[in-house]
Amino acid sequence: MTHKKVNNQIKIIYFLIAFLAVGLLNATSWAATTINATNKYAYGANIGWINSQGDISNGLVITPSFCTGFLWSANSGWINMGNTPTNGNDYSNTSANDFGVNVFLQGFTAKLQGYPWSPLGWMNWGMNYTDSNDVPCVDLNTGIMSGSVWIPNAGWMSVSNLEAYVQTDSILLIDNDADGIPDFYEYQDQGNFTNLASGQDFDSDGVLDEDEALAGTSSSSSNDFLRITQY
Ligand SMILES: [Ca+2]
Ligand SMILES: [Ca+2]
Ligand SMILES: [Ca+2]
Repeated sequence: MTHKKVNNQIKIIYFLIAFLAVGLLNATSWAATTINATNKYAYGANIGWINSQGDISNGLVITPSFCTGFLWSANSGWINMGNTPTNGNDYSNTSANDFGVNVFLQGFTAKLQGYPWSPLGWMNWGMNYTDSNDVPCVDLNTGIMSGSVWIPNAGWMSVSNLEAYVQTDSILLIDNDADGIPDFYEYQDQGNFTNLASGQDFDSDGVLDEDEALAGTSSSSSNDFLRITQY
């Protein structure tokens, strides 16, 4: 069985279903943290341990396009990873009202990059690194994070070290408009959350929008859909 080209980013997220628990959730029932109950600690020599689960109900949440929630530092306080992006998909990080850590899917890796706010000032998660410190990433096979983060006045914090690492149990698929199609797919495919809808075939290729989302094909291209071409 072969099939036409698929959108690799989308395909890989659904591939995660085999490894991480991926849930489709409406924002009205906003998720508790996606971070593992045991593997939740980042560490910085000058700031100590940082709990990525926060207080659990407001802890770090990782979606396919952005992060939200808070980390807890006993030594400095709450670290705000972002609320909800103004455009609904990713933070611009150009204003104090639209900041946070974005998620970029690359193969089986999710890079986490942006500017969270901490009591020590704006943190740098993987933006324009010029030295050997690694950009914070999630291994999409295991959920385990790697990399380092710069904290003003506190230096580097590692999300993975010899004693502990941060691990996410899931990548949260948000469906804010409750149409059965993950919002990150809608935005990446259309640049909005309104064009696509369950039961509709936007590009008239014979495959419904929700089925194209599941297959990782484009709902804006009639040449791109999953089909069996050989048996
Ligand atoms: Ca949706
Ligand atoms: Ca279609
Ligand atoms: Ca299509």
